[in-house]
Amino acid sequence: MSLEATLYTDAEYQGKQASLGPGHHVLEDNVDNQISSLRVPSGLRVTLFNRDDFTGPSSLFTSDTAKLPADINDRASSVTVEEVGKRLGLTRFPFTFSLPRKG
Ligand SMILES: [Ca+2]
Repeated sequence: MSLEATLYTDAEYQGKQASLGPGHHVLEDNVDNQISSLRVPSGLRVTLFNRDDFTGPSSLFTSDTAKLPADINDRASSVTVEEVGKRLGLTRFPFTFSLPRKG
């Protein structure tokens, strides 16, 4: 199964598009500071960063977004795509078993 998020340079999933799988992505000049909408399939979470080194103001998206908020619209320069399940898989829940006391 390969999940990919799709970024669009225009609102409503229009314009140039780029599909990105899990990983860290620096946006090239042709889409840098242009992203205006994105599709995020279930199971992925996408973080858009204002700067091209995964720093600066950022916004997290976990579902399709037809129009980015003004603070990140046309400003994203790098993108992190994460698999939600994979991330959760790294967590080890500490199970503890205890037997009921008897008499
Ligand atoms: Ca745009």
